[in-house]
Parts: sequence; structure tokens; C-alpha cells
Amino acid sequence: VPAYEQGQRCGLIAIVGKPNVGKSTLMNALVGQKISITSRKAQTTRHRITGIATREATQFVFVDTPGFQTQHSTALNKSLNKTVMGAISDVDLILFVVEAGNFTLADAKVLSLFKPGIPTLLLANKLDQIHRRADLAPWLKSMQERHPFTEFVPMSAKKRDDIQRLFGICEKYLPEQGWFYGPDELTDRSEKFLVTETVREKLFRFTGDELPYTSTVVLDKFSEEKSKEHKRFMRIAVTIVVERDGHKAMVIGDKGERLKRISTEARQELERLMDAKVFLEVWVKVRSGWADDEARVRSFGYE
Ligand code: GDP
Ligand code: K
Ligand code: MG
Repeated sequence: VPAYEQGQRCGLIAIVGKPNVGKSTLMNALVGQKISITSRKAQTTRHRITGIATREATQFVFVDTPGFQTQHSTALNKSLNKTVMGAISDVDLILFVVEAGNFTLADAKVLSLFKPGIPTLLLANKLDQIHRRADLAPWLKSMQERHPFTEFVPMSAKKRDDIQRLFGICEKYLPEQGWFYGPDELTDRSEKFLVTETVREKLFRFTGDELPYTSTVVLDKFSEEKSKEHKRFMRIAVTIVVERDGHKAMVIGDKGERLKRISTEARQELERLMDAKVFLEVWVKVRSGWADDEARVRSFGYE
């Protein structure tokens, strides 16, 4: 921790909510770079991911979390929920993200986890999908009766102005203290983590709903070589782990087309994010029942 400097502010802000409300999209917009993968599917985010934004004297340390799972109690889901609970226990501010105008049982379940004492903003996201703003007023009122939210922030994670406004709102909840990270740091996650997450994002995006959420990506090889042009050259190999032979066929696709698309798009994105030339091999392996095997879940990198 750097020495305290006069006027510095710094604090932790947890981004919490049910799956698919836009938590990771929001964090990436706040950090100004893709730190956390996103897709239309639940369980895209499986880890606590820190995203850092330093603006003038204030350092905002955002913590993106998995969507809280209420459906099945597998070993993987228990681990995801533990991650959420850990992330909300010791923060300065909670952004409780919901879809504007929408509040379901799954949202209520997340809300019930919050302990009193931590300021909590109701962040009503995807406002761009609401066509008549007037419809929102009664909904906001009902939300007010539900929980003592400190503030309401109807917005869209996809609108730049809303993101700027959100910084101003969050700032006043952060204590005066020295920064936790350097001014240019964007995340606490490593490049190795970025690799498996990027492949998993493409996997989630390019397979239909038929591919169950119980697939993951593990890193087999990550090495850097010096190339003649002085650009970094990375040799990377990963394995996509699925639960059944049928899922493996689904990932590989007709004549290997889908696997090729997944690896090409992942490689291109990694080259951009790591500013390097990347050689990427992607394998597919079946490990039946891994998501309900605590030891396996841990060995694949979940807490
Ligand atoms: P998470 O599961 O809560 O982390 O949600 P993601 O960030 O992965 O987003 C889920 C889906 O919602 C993605 O398809 C996003 O593009 C979409 N999304 C996120 N924020 C907004 C928003 O403000 N407006 C609209 N229309 N879509 C959004
Ligand atoms: K998602
Ligand atoms: Mg997410």
C-alpha cells in the first residue's frame, strides 16, 4: 500500500446481482477496457474480478462477481455463491444491479444476502430497453419500500454519459485513504487468467443454449519467446473441458468449424489485449460430472 497522500480517496465497490443483468458490461465500461468477459448466458462470470479506475485523486476498485445462483446446488454453484458472499462482506459500497422495471424472485434472493450497514445503490440497468420512462416511477416506488437503498440510479451500462455520472455518485462513498494500486493498473488478474477467460467467452458466445453451463477452460501451456521484430510471441495451449461426448461434438462442430471459430476469435482478441503475436492451440476433453465434484471444481481454479 503506497504511503498516504493528502486528499487521496480509495475504496471497494462490489457489483452484485442475479445473472445477466449487465454487471460485467458495467465493470468493463467503468474501467474503460475489457477486464471481465460477457455474454447472454448465465455463469459467464465465475470469479471475483477486480477492475481499477483511477480518476484524479480517487481510485475506484470495482469487484465484479458471478451472478448469484438460485437454481441448482452443484459444487460449482456453491463455489460461485461463496465468491459472491466473500465479495460483499467488506466493501465501502454495493451496486445492486437489476434490470430497470424488473424485480424477480432471483433478485429478491440476492437482496436478502446484504447485511445492513453497507451503503447500497439500486442500479436499474438497461434503461435503453424501457420505452416509456413514466412506467418506471411506480416500480421505483415499490423498490423503495423493499429496501433502504441509499440512492436510485436508473442508467444504461452501454451509455457513456451514464457511466460518467455513476463515477460522481460512487465517489462520495469512498474513504480518504491512500490508493491500493498503481495509477495505471486496471486489474489484479494475470494474463494467464485473461487467456482462459477469453476462450471461455468465445465458447459461451458461439455455442447455443444446448451447451450446458458446465464447461470450463484450463491452461496447459503459456510461454513467451522473443521474436526478431522485438514483439512478444506467446505460445499458448488450453483445453475446453465438457461433461459429455455429445457436448464435445457440439464444441467441435461440423468439420471442426466451431472450434476453429472459437480459437480464431480468441487468438485475435488476445493479440490485441496482450499486444503480442499469439500461437493458440485449443483442445477439447470430456470429464463427466466435474461440476459436481468438489475436488475437480477446485482443481479447475474455482475457490
Ligand atoms: P452479467 O451476467 O450480469 O455480468 O451480464 P453481462 O455483462 O454478461 O451482460 C448480459 C447481457 O446484457 C449481454 O448480452 C450484454 O450485452 C447485455 N447488456 C448489459 N448492459 C446492457 C444495457 O445497458 N443495455 C442493454 N440493452 N443490454 C445490456
Ligand atoms: K452473462
Ligand atoms: Mg458477469
